[in-house]
Amino acid sequence: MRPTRFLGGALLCLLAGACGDSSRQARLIPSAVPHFAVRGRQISEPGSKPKLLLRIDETGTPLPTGAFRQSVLEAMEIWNRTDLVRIAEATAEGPFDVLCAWRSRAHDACPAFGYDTTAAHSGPVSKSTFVHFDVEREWAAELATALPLTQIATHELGHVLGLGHSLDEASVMHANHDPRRTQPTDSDLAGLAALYGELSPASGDLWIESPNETQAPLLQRVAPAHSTGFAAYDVDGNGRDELLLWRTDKTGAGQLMVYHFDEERELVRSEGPMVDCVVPEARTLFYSDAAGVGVLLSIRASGRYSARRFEQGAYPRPLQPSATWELPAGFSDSDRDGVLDSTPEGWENSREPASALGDFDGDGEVERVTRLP
Ligand SMILES: [Ca+2]
Ligand SMILES: [Ca+2]
Ligand SMILES: [Ca+2]
Ligand SMILES: [Zn+2]
Ligand SMILES: [Zn+2]
Repeated sequence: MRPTRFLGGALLCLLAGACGDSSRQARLIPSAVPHFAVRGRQISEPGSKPKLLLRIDETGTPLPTGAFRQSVLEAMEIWNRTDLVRIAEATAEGPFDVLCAWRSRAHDACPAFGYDTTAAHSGPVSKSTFVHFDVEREWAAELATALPLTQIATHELGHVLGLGHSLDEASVMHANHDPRRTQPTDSDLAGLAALYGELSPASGDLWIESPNETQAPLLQRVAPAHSTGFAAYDVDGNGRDELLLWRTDKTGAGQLMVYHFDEERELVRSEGPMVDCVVPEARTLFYSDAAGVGVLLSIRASGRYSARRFEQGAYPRPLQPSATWELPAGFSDSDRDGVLDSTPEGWENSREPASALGDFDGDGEVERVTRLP
């Protein structure tokens, strides 16, 4: 039995301990599917982008006076250019939301610097947070042989805005600081738009429809029709359904993403990708078993099947064919050899469903999620 593996490390990154740690390099999964991860959400006024005030504290800077501030301001502008968020420098004595400052070794309530390759880290996704830079590292404002400050500041501000680590090799939100990764990519923009904005409608978007409401985007660009499937299920049992999204293509490594929403149906965080949750190029369907527990069932063309079950707040565990395993209506494996003996009429020619039903805001009314073709 293979355990579910996690990629990206975004969930380990609440204090961003993985930043710059090359030993945790994610396995590369080539893909046209956006690779953004979301670790939190900055509160903003409904319908407006989040506005953050930045205090840049040069105390103890190892760089020439002004260089630290200049780099952080450049990083700030890189995110402002997305037009999805607004970060500004706080006035000298005024209030601020994010403190950018130098620290060394054991400090504040953070994991200490100096014990691994972490060069900087950021605090929780909230107002009154911080980005700390390790003063004992070799820094430079621009890339030389030293650590590129602007790039790392951009990465950490991405965390402050709510982005987790991206598997996109070109993205500044990748877990490793490669000098070529200096900018947010389309994946990151899709992530920021999922949190704070709206992109123009396009193929691969998931839109939501609820009683007495017009359609609104739920998640955009994440669900290309020929390489993904999706369903709704309350993974953590908190009364709100999560969106499950899995890769069906050969290069997708069977990965599953879980997207969590709040009472306003706003995206608040993502989990994953978890690999090997479905079988690539098999047909995958999601159902609830007799106990009401969600099961992801993959069926190969040969009829061989495998599944993962979402047990109590845990990540989906592999199920072995057994007498107690209840297959969905119309499917049977009477000799329990792991190969289906019968499937419902027309199953072979059916397609991945283009919509799913779920209560994403937990108000008791079911919403329909539809994929734009
Ligand atoms: Ca839930
Ligand atoms: Ca059989
Ligand atoms: Ca609802
Ligand atoms: Zn990071
Ligand atoms: Zn710190």
